[in-house]
Amino acid sequence: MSDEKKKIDNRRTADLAALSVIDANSSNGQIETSYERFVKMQPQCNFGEQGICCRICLQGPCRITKKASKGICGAHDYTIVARNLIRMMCGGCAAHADHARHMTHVGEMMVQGKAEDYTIMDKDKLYAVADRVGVEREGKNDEEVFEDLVKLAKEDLTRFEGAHEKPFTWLSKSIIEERVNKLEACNIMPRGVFGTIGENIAQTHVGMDADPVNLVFQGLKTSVADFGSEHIATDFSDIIFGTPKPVVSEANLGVLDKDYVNLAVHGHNPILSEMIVRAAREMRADAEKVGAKGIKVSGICCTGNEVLMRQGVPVLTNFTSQELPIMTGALDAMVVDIQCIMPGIRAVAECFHTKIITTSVNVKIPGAYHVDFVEDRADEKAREVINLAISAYKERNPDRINIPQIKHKVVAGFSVEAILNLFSAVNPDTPIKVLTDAIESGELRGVVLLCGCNNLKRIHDNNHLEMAKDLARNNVFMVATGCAAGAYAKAGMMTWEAVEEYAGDGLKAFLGRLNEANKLEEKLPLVFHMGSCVDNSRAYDLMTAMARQWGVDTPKVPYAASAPEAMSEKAVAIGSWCVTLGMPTHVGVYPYITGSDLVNGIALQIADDVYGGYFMWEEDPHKAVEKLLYALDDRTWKMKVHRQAMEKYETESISAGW
Ligand code: BF8
Ligand code: SF4
Repeated sequence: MSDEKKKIDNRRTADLAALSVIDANSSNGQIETSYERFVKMQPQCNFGEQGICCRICLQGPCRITKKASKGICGAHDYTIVARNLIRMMCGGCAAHADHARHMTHVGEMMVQGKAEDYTIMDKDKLYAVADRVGVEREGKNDEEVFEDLVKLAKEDLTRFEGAHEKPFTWLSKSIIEERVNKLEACNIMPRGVFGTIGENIAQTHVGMDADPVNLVFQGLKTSVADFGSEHIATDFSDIIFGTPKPVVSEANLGVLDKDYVNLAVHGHNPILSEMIVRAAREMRADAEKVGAKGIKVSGICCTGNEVLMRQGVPVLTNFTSQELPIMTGALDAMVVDIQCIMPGIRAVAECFHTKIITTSVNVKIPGAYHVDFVEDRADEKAREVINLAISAYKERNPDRINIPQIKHKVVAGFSVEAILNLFSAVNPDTPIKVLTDAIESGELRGVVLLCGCNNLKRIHDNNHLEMAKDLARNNVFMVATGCAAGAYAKAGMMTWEAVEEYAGDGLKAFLGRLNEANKLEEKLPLVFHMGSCVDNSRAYDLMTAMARQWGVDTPKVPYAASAPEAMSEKAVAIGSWCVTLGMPTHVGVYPYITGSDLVNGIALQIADDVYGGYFMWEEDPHKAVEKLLYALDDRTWKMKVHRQAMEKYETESISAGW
């Protein structure tokens, strides 16, 4: 038993604000949160953990044991593990596809003149996306270009498989040609998104595919469809709400202010949260009428990331600690849309005055308020939500207010466009060379995308924080998304102060050069916030830009991903496309596949042989960093060798393969 397992108790967080709420709760009244439920849940089911429990048909559940080495239908451990795994990928992809579908749906309503509260905010992004995905702009006005983009996105989401069908355009135009060829050659280039999910689910039905290799590889098709969905979501969010630029804000429970009406937006969809932020700015007078100084909106999970990146809205907390803001007694309402919303928030809110407000037809929680957020009356609905928060403010019990006074400055807003803009102050002709040159010269060891969730199997936020400190010391340029980004924001690691404290000389010099060239008053942070989980598409675009600059396929680029506390099905889908699209990918918890050496071997080794990306499971954050550094150094070394060969044999370009 590992040391961590031995000391399982409810103080499972590295977030000091969260810890202070947990401690106050332990001494007061014992309201149950995820931290306590995790303790009660131990020990967790071994069959489930290894992925060798099958419930796909009603003869089951079948569990693989020494006595019964196959399911009743004869399914081996490898079939059961592979089926369970790709069903998780399908779940994750469905969630992102649903998000992308909603964005395009709003786009369609805008085209039809039915969603008047939304406009095209970022024309440059509109043009850039149109040019990337091949939508003709000549002779068309902006609305017509937008309409064509909406049409293409809808087609891409809904196109079915067929010999003569074109590939998923948004995806194939957003990655480099070598990757497109690889996906085509391996027969995993999706045509559409929802169709691919359907095919994969059908493939796992009882009596369908029993071949684990075929199952996993077809699952990867869904994972790359997931990447395409994320890209659609990010692109439409940027066009409708603006592409993020550097912004300063703050993070952690201390952003709550007892003198204000406090409203948290939680979930993923900027379609709702952007409207809430805008309306709240105009409704100050309504809050003043009930004795508050105004309305403070703050964010939880990825919709929090969306409004932080574009509007500078403070981060309240991330996934695991989402119940805790309610327990400060100062949160008047939490409005939620889709994904990663723990049903547990409602039970905690019952002990306080906080109103939980659901807004989406596919996310309802018994006992919560429901405001049907219809896009044709978006502003009116946002105001309805805010009025509920204002009315809750009047019901506060001042004696129960206890806000941990912990918050940190955050410098966020790093879209790829914003990063290249910073680089262009150093190299106006080829901005991306600022990064690739720094890696070639050895100033930086490479790039790591820190992404994914929280998972109580690890100490909340601890893996995120420990890994970033180690990577910083080793001069790795770090970008972050999702709840990983939330962890860094809350702990003050998205600041220049963190650079001074943790960065090695190379990283310090690199960031310092950018500060100077851009004459930045607010200096750059240690970890660059790239946005929500769908914005992992941005992180991959950065890798693609590096690959283009070097003229190589992505598996040659010293760029790795890590999900130190992965949790959701979305994270499974994301990790899988990271691997398929060429990244060494670390995961800090074991996925449910260790019950089959064969499937585990595909993830750890065979994926590398075929796609150039591979998984690493490592629970210890320090060992994980060693593995990531090895992966980065290996790629840099190989590229050097290939470059020497290019010079020696006077070939025109570096070999594209790996
Ligand atoms: O999409 S990181 S816990 S909030 S799944 Fe969820 Fe994981 Fe957080 Fe955002 Ni992403
Ligand atoms: Fe058991 Fe096979 Fe049914 Fe799974 S599909 S529950 S292994 S009989």
